[in-house]
Amino acid sequence: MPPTATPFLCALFVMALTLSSASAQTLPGDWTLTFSDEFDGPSLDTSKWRSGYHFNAVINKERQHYVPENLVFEGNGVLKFRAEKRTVTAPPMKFEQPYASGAIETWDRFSQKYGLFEARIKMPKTHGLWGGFWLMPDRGPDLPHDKRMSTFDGGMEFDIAEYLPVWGNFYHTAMIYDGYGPRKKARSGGGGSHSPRHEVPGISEEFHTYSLYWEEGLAMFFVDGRLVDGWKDERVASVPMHVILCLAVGGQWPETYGPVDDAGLPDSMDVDWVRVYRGKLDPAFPVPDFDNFPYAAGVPAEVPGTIQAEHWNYGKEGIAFHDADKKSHGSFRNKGGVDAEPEYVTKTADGEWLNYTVRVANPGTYRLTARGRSAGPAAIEVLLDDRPEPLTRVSATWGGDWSEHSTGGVELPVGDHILKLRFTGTMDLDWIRLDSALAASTP
Ligand SMILES: [Ca+2]
Ligand SMILES: [Ca+2]
Ligand SMILES: [Ca+2]
Repeated sequence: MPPTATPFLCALFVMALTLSSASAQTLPGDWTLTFSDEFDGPSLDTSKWRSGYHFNAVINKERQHYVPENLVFEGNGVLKFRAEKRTVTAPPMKFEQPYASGAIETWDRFSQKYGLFEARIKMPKTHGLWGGFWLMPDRGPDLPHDKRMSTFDGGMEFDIAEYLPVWGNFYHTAMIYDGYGPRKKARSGGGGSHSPRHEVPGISEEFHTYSLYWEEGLAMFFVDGRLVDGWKDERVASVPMHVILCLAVGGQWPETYGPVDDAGLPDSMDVDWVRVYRGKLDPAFPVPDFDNFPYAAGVPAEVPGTIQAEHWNYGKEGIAFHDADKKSHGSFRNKGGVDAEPEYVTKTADGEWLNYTVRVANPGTYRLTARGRSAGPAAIEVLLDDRPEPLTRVSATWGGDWSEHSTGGVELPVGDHILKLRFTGTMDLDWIRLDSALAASTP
């Protein structure tokens, strides 16, 4: 949720809050609560939060003003960010907006470098809304505002959870840095700024806990304690951050999917609590390779099963995939060089390859089937982990229509592995399937 307007600031003072509690956390570690709001009171606790954005601007061409009346407390320990169609102004901004909604931030009240940041949220249902739980830099009141909040020089925007109802049960995490102009960079699992979208069944029906664990050179995103994305890199933010929650209406992102669905309003994003801790994740917690990370929110593809070609691992060129030209000639995951459409990988070239993290339930001999199409002959070599010799090779004249070709005798060991598909020739690949139906397998 990047600010695209230059903010104005009244510098106040940062009030350091030091709370202590033994409340439960979702992640193993040694935690000390430093900030929390359970939203048990009758109204917004202004010692912890301010309503709206302190910089008094509308960002991302959004269509709401954030006004205090749309932060609704109904006495049940939940803060409702209520979005409705109602023309409002939000002084000192002088212009009207057609929707009213709520946002809160800890600016001038709380900021922290490193630790665990969590919120328990029920996302909205109505198309056009844009829920966010995010962090922005706050280097302290001694600096001019643009420096204080800059995403350059160790600053970063952490999007712990962003949600558009058009995504169904999927949400988004991201790290955005080096400004919002031409030098802007985004790290969102390597798949482009709009992915990955992590699956959470019942995301708009139930509360789920969204977390960021952050230490020097490492950021990891979780939902309900499940790791969905992360980055281990010296460029991970290294300056204090403040906390923001908001429910935007319309704007650049939601309206790429069509106009706001006014019939669904009023609607709300509901927040049960926000908690921030200092401390360190249990050192025994495994930090995976985020440069070669399973597509499905960190979960390996199951074998036996079907692996969608377009669900290759997130990560870096040369580690998660290899593509011969840096340009992506496709509409899906088109930031890394691989050519893909939402349903298949396309325009392969000699020597290009894609990695898939798989979880083999039972060791044994599998049959591999591939669904592809190609004007001329094309082949797929299947490699396992670091072994130089392919497990098998599917070579065919696929034809212009989709066709399936199989090969047997694929020996797979139990556990998590990297399966690499290496291409010869130009083809489209829809999926590969590994099954043991026609081959002996050891339970
Ligand atoms: Ca609560
Ligand atoms: Ca390419
Ligand atoms: Ca597919």
